[in-house]
Amino acid sequence: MNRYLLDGIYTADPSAHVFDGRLYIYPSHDVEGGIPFNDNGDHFDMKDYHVFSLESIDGEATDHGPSLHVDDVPWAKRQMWAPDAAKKGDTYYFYFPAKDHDDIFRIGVASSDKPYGPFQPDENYIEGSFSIDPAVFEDDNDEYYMYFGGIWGGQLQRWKTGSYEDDDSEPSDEAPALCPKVAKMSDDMRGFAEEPVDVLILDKKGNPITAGDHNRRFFEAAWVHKFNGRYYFSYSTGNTHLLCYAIGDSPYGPFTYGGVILTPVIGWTTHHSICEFQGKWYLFHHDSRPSGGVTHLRSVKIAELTHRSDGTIEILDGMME
Ligand code: FUB
Repeated sequence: MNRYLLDGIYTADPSAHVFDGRLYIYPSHDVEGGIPFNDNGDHFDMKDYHVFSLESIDGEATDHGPSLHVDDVPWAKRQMWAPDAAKKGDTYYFYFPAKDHDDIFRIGVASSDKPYGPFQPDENYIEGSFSIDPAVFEDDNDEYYMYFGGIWGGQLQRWKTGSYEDDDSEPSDEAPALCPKVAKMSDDMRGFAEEPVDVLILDKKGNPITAGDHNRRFFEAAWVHKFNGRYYFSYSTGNTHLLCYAIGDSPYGPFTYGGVILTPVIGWTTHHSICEFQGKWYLFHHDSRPSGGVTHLRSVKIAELTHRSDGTIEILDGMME
């Protein structure tokens, strides 16, 4: 199994969930904004979201149409980046990063009584939120956790002191890498129940992955899934273009680096989710092959994912057609 979700619309950063037996995919909606490539990611100039769904993994995707537009979000100015969604009770919550009117990335929440929206956004972004790429994991005990963060254009390095600073520097190569963040969600799913804390990624000796270790350090695209009672934290290494995973015994980590999930794809970014559907596990990700390699015009793909009996994950080839 290795397929594109659909053609005719550019989509990226897919977050997949099964709600009431149907698979829903919450991606970014890539568009041509005419902005040249830069390390800030300004060329990712997305303005709205669509939700897609599948009845079976190889079935035709339904495009449920526009679900939220930046112009309808009072606090947001531009760049509607990688979103996620969660269901609690009868309500669907949609989480999305965008730059506020000061050009600082924040994370917003919107809600609907349908999994595909349209979503009604809250007036303000989630208090205490910053940076990009929210991923909300529902644990077995009805507790929800948001993971987030991304360096470079995602601004995580500007929050080293706990508040936003213009200082864009990263730690030295030998120092521990910048960590993604996690916070338990409040009961109403519209905020954090606690201050976000660091998600530690360790090597096999128990030492934090260092900032200079670009093949293993966190860059962006956090995702958590649970397999055989253990927590798998997966992420992108950004400028080395790998999807990797690390395993832990608590939603807070620490997580021990486990290996590569997907080798580099055509395109600069790589971003994914992992979800079980109808008894099999799948990797949802994107590449830029259909646009002829245009970095900011990406297309969502689906590939079957295999957990080996020792809990490790089989590597997938990003160049697979
Ligand atoms: O889609 C815009 C950004 O590109 C995402 O937020 C990142 O994860 C990267 O895929």
